[in-house]
Amino acid sequence: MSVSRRNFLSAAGGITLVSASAVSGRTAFASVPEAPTMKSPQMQPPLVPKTGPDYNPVVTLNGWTLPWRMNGDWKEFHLVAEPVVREFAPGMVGHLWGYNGQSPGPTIEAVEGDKVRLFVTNKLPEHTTIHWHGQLLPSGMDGVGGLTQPHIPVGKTFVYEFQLQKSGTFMYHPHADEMVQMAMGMMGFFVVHPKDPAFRRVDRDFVFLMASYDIEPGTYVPRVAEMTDFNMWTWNTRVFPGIDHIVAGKGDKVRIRFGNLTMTNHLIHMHGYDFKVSCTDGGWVPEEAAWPEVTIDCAVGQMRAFDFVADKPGDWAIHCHKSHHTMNAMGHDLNTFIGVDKRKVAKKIKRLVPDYMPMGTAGMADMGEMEMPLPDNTLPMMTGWGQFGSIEMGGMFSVVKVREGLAANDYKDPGWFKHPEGTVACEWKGEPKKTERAPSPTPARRTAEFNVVKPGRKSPHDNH
Ligand SMILES: [Cu+2]
Repeated sequence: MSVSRRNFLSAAGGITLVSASAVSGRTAFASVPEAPTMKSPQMQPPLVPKTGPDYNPVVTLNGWTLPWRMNGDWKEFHLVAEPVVREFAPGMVGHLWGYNGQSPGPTIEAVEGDKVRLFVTNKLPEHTTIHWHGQLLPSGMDGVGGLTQPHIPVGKTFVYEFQLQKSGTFMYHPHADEMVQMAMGMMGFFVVHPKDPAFRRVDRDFVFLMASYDIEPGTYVPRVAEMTDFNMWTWNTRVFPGIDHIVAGKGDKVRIRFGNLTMTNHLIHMHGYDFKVSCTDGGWVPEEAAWPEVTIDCAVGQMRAFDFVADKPGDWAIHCHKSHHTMNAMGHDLNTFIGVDKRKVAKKIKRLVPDYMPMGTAGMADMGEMEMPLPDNTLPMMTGWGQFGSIEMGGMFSVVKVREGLAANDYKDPGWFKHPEGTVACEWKGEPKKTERAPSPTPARRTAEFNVVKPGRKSPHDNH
């Protein structure tokens, strides 16, 4: 897929080439490569290299890797900055800005030492640039509009050229009208693989970028001036239950890499394992210095990667540990009614409004289970169903699914974990029963006393 005649597009097709700075080899090409585009937010299979050094490609949660072409010894990519429609989870889309059809844009993968030529076409309504976060490169390729290059005007194509100095974990984003362009979803992952295929090699390598949006229920465009009060906390512009599960075979070496382009820090916590922090956007942490954690803080503008050996089968939660970041839009702006008996007043209101639901008097778990009717284009505060009931989550939450006997390239959702008999927490019945059966998979508590619709009941992970 990487090198194909189909990828060639004539420069006569309306694209003007404007150079960011004088670079050798500029006259060697007369055309820019085709810009592949992606319509779907579904995880695409990793892009295995067909030329050059061997490496294990990454898997972008709910995303894809940008195909490239070789032109002499240059690896050529083409990004198109443009308005996109991105599904956050089934039931809600955002009208955002991104690259090549999606937000975030496609992941760029290349190898240490590669010469990369990155064409950037601006189809936004305003100028832009791209900054290659973490890359060591000539100052004029750094993508800071006004400082290191003229902005890319609407309708124009610029080209960036540099040689990749080191392997590691990087990202790209605009450095032009940044507050607006990043709030609108413009960003992408950039992975540089080591030249030595054996260096820090893992069997499965997952990537995601964290972004936050403020999209009022019933609307589609983020409020770009928001500074702190976001209501959508996303991984690759997806929220639970729309975020791909992280699937690994028992015994696999697994790496999870992420970067933070929100306005606050995120504490990424994975259950069931301790892991080693192996890489930042500054480079590899030497193996003997990689430190153990179960929660790693990722500050604004930082990237982190951690490694672990998936030796314990199960369904292991992975999430941001700020509890408001595992909620969706409808959960913000709520009053606390815990301990308030609303029965009397509810009776009166119900005479006028038959569907009225008094909620939150014992906590807010009922909001995860009830799935009340929602305005168009928003998501419940907490939702998602597992085999034992409502998961009561949203936002930055997914599941690491470790299973025995998975094929090397199998990233399909394997369904819910089949717990060995006697290994699931259950009701105390008076004496320990080591071999007690696991509880029935029916949700235990369905005490809804109201009209309930279940728009979100079908999660993308339910069909197993
Ligand atoms: Cu967070």
